[in-house]
Amino acid sequence: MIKKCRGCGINLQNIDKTKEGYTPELNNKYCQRCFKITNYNESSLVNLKYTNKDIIKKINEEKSLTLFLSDFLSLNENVINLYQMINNPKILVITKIDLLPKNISKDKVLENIKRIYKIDNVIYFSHKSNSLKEALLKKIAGYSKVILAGVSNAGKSSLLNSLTKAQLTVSNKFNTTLDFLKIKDNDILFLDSPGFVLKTLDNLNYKNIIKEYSYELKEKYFLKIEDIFIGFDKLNNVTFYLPSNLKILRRVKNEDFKTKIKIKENSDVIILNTFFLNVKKECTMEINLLEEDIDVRESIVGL
Ligand SMILES: Nc1nc2c(ncn2[C@@H]2O[C@H](COP(=O)(O)OP(=O)(O)O)[C@@H](O)[C@H]2O)c(=O)[nH]1
Ligand SMILES: [Mg+2]
Repeated sequence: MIKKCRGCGINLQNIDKTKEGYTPELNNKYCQRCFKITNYNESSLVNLKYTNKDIIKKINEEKSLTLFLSDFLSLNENVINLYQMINNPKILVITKIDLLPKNISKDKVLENIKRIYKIDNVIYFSHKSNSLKEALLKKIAGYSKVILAGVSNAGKSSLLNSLTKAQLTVSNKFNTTLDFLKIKDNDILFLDSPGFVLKTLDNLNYKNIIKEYSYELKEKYFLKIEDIFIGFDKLNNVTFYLPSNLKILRRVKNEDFKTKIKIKENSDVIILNTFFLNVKKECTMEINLLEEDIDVRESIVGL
């Protein structure tokens, strides 16, 4: 019988070191890649077995309650489109909420998400909060099978590790979980799944609590965050939500940058999947990054 890695779900094999699932010893519970991720946070590139479509198809075949996870940073229309393709009873779970600044009302964020995307069944979650774990358990009580689905790196495997005795591999990189994995815990059969990949960015900076910085920025003045310059075509009020390891360095006067993006009033602009800013007025944003490094959504934190 083929054994599966208990960390990422891939079939174990002891033949090809360069292929997924390799372990020198087939009796091991984890593949070498999971061992390296867990012990050295080192993750090699992998060939993905499933496309986003394949994952949706497999989840729909299960016909069971589906928890669809997205962290608050990744949430946008593309994510919601994937969520809408799930035909099972489903709950949208907004994760890593512990990282948001304390003064942001989490209930307000939920209200905004419900209104913007016209979805009723939304909750927020952090695997660090016992009360949120209990609230989630209440939501799934009575179901015999629960599927974890959603964006890669949203925290699906972490959630299962926190609710069950599973020791799934988790990491701050994309594509940690490679195949579907069953975890039986008391009365519920949980199914972990590989995450949906929406962008090929490897810049993930989720470890740090997010801090809020508000500015009034004049035309042609730029804020510099690490190597990134951000400015607007006219006077604007912006609030930056930055992981605490990133700092806004200074206000600098500068010439134009190549990338210009039209922003509607009260939008969140998400940069490199790492931080975001809430822009109050309609404007054109100038930035020294490529357009594909940036996502824009109706604001989930603004009024
Ligand atoms: N702060 C915080 N980090 C989390 C939370 N859940 C997951 N993470 C982190 O997010 C990263 C991805 O988690 P993982 O469970 O591997 O995501 P998956 O790809 O959806 O299975 C890891 O670095 C986790 O430690 C959470 O509730 N709060
Ligand atoms: Mg996972």
